[in-house]
Amino acid sequence: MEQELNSLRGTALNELSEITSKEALNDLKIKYLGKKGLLTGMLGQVVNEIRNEIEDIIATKLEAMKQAELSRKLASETIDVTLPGRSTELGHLHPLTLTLNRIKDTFMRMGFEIAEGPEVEKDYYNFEALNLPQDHPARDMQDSFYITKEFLLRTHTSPVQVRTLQSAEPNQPIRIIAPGKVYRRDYDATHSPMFQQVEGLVVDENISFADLKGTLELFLKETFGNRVNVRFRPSFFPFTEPSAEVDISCVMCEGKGCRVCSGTGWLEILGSGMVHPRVLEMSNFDPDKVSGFAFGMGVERIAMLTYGIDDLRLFFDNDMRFLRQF
Ligand code: 2NM
Repeated sequence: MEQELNSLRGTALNELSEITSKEALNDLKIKYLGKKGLLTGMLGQVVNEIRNEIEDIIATKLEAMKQAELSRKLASETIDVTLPGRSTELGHLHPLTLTLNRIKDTFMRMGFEIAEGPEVEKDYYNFEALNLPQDHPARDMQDSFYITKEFLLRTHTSPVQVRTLQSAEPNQPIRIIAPGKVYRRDYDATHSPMFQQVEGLVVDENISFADLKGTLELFLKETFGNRVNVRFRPSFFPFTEPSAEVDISCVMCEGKGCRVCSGTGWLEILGSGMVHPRVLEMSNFDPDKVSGFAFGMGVERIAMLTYGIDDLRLFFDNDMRFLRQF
């Protein structure tokens, strides 16, 4: 018995010494110590000693294997913590969006609400209700994008003002701006077939030209700084009477005269006027009870003057070298 056990021990230790994998180690454990193992079911001090000895060797080998595995992993999966980080590029708003947001914000702080309308518009809202005569050049196929005889791409956002008047209670106060895309047949360094406008409309009892002047002067000083000078020049629009162009002193040369202002010291920036009585009448407002002023501006032009950009097409090219600068 003693001899048999000794030989069994010798074989087991021999086998153990050859083992290099965890799987083989487990197989050996089952072979000697498992449920039906060679040392299982035997009793006696010597059997226990051999069993403990084998268990100890297995535990030691297993630990050594785990350590070796970890060292291997650490060596093969090195991380260079001195490498520069991979940063995600942050986007930002388009310069035209930034400009439009600032315009909206200024008028909202003056109590204006924002009104919107369709870009495919009825000839009636775009021209007829605005007192634009049948023979006006804007109504020509050469100047506007017609969809059908009745529908076209709006050439200004004034139809939004007409729609606002017609859906309001007649003669009730209105104070809105209408921002949005408009379309005209034009394409060069300062004209794009699609551009953005902001028009405004204020209607109430006793609205005068002084209200128009005060509102637009405040807007222009908010937009171009308090040092800017503002002047009103007589002009003509079919939907306003009287009408005025609004100029600001040149933001590049401060009025001294340069290339941007063609040496005049002034930049045309807004069209405006008192809403024509015919326009109010056609939309069921009574020009004997209420009056109003209206104005319009191009967002691209304001952005070009704000940022000193000389070609409007840059806004639409989507060149990152341009867009990154804002
Ligand atoms: C401009 C210039 C002058 C204008 C007029 C109206 C309406 F609907 F009330 F008649 N909306 N916008 C207007 C007046 C627009 O843009 C250069």
